[in-house]
Amino acid sequence: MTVFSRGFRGKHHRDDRLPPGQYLTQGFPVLSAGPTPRIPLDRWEFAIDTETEQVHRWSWEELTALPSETPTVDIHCVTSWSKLDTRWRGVSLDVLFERVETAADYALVYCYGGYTTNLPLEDLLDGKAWIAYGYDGHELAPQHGGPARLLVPHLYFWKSAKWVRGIRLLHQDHPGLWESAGYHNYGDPWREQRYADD
Ligand SMILES: Nc1nc2c(c(=O)[nH]1)N[C@H]1C(S)=C(S)[C@@H](COP(=O)(O)O)O[C@H]1N2
Ligand SMILES: [Mo]
Repeated sequence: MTVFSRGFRGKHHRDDRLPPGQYLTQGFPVLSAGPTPRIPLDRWEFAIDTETEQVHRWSWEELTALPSETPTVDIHCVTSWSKLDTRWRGVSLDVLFERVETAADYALVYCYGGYTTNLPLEDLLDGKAWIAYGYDGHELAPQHGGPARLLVPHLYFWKSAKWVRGIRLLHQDHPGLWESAGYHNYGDPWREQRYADD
């Protein structure tokens, strides 16, 4: 099983870290569906809205005062580039969800600029996702989603919403931008779930 061999040898064997159909890049391509929104930090906020209309909000000051982590992860874009050992700083979604009471199973992520993407709530929890505001020792550059983006490295990188603004929790799944345009609803790079029929 792929997961088994990855877990055992992945740290040392590059080939085992490259999902099917992907190639390695040393650069950091920029993929944006529209212009880069500019959000002044004093007006920036991040919100989690629950299925019972509870809204939890964090200002920039509040978010960056929370304990942060420095995950080093591999990222995989559906256009076939992968980049190994990318270094981020951000707040684990587990920290933000400590305050949130929910029975929802789905999350719809929304952004400054209007981009959306969906995923099961469980894919955001248990150390699998961050609101990232630092990259490679610096603040996250605007073209890569600064001031802050979602980072969900175990799914294709289109799920890692740049300029993230909030997460809406839902009982029913609701497709985001690319998910309603023919891309796979879940997007696991190890199962090569690129398009809806994969
Ligand atoms: N808000 C927003 N987030 C987005 C996108 C976008 O167009 N808008 N593109 C997605 C896609 S397809 C990819 S591959 C990654 C690209 O991130 P990068 O530009 O930092 O490489 O962001 C994802 N998040
Ligand atoms: Mo992408």
